[in-house]
Amino acid sequence: TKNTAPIALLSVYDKDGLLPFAKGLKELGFRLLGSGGTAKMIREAGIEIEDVSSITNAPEMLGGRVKTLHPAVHGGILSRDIPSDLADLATNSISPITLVVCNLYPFVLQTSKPDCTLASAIEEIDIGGVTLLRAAAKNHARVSIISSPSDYTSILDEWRSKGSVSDETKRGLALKAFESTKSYDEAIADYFRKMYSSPDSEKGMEAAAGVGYQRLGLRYGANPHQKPAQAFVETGEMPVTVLSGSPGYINLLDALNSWALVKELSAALNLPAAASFKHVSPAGAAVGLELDEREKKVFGVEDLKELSSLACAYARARGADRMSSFGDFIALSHTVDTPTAKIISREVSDGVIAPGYEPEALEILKKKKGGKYCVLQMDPNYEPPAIETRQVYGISMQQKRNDCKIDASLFENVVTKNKEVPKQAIIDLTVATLALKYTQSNSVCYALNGTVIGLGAGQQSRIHCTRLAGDKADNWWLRHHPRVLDLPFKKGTKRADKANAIDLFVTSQAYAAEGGERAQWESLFDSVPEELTAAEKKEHMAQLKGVVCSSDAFFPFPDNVHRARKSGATYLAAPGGSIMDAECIKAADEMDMVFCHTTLRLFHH
Ligand code: 93A
Repeated sequence: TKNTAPIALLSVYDKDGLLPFAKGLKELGFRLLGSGGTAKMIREAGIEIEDVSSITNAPEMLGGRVKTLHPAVHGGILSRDIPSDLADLATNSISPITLVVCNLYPFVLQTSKPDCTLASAIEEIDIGGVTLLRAAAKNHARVSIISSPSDYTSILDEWRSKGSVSDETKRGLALKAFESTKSYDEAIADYFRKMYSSPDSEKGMEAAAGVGYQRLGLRYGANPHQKPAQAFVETGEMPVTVLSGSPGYINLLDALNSWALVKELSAALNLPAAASFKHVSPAGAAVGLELDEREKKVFGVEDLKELSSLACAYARARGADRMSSFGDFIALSHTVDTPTAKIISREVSDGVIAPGYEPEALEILKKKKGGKYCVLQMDPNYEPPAIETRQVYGISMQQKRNDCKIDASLFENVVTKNKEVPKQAIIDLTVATLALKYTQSNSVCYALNGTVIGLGAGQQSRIHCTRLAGDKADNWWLRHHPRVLDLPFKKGTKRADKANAIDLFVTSQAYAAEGGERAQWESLFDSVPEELTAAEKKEHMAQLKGVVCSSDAFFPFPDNVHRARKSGATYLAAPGGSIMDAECIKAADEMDMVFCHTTLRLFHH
């Protein structure tokens, strides 16, 4: 019977359930072969089993490093039921193997021990076992690969009832084996990425010789108690280089999202672009259109003589919502020059990402925050893969990256009677819509003069976004009021304190404040300013015109159109598809607005 009996090869580290399984296989008529320890345990339990060496005629060697690596084993596993394979087996006196039972050395267990040495980790890298798993899984048309003790009982049951393992079961077993070698190799790569990367103190990164920067240790995750934290690439080099400081997890989320935004914005409009991010949404974004004298005051750069186009872009991005931008992460589309660095140097900010830095600009930025300011350099040619993967609660999720292009062609389908979209409106629609592409949804964005002037992010209700963004746009516009521009601040008042005080002034909240809060506000001025009256506000607001308002999904009700109008919107962009589309268009027509239906939903999470 020995020659015709099906062969089962057993080589397991985890010996749980092994004996009953081996006993079951023997009872079903299998000829058992085992590697050193596996065969010994089975034999000592009184079950007949041969050593693998009985078919290889080679002893285990190199202290166990070579146990099953042999043509007699792998020929027996990989052979198909085709004449040429069967002839090869016959020539070499090899018998086909029907069933392979294998699980791997505990690499993860070993490397998670605090005293694990490199040598002991290396010894736990399973070679022969992985080869058994891959070979048997590859040939699953004929071979069953059992990689988990939890499958022993069902395999015995199946064989008992059918005298074989079904094709369907073999496919499932093969997939399981492939998954197990994948995660095993991932763990090994992760270990060596850490072990063989030496910290580059200048760049704050880790690089492996000849491979380049692959890993970036992060201070911690989203919160200080979420340690450890790291960023890495699995292939190629990390496109981000740390020039100064040490980014945290949220810094990197902001940096990568804001970089994508300015890169696309600059390419779409052929102008330098800047973004100011907080909590993975833009607080501001803009292109480098020149600032007039009033704008210089509003954006807080009236004292700076030299303003490059990039500096104008950042001044605009930073000035849209100065309070939200406090402690921002900045992205700049072009090499950072001294005028831009000078603006950054006096604002409270966490870090910046750009394709390069002029030497003087880098010196200025490196001095910020006592040398802790985070300066990242981005490879402008980096292209992310088409498919992106993330894990949530242990579940991996994949999607095609949102690589849609946003340019003028998106705004061609005008559904209102008024169809006039001037060039500036196209620029503003592009700025607003690209900002939404990188804003946590729901989101609505108002823009004017190449600048985001109000953005509502992360609200569950669309009208709340439209209101929030509209209130921010109103606040921004009220900051252009002559009385705001002339507020009698005491000399030496900090920029951030001014921003807060102006916010309290234009929203009239200062006048509702009492006691210490009111006193603190008043203490910032040489003489306490009178409240902006409702009439003054109304008159000023009436001058806000030609604003664009873009939405990351359709307007479900015309209330959004009405609210946008109140903040000076003339141009609307949103995908169609709401059952209230006609109502929304009607509302826009009543106010002679221009509504572009885009067909492009831009949710971002
Ligand atoms: O060191 S190995 O990579 N060399 C081999 O040829 C080999 N073949 C099987 N380790 C090898 N194995 C592994 O040995 C199996 O994956 C299993 O984890 C273990 C079983 O060894 P033993 O039967 O001696 O307990």
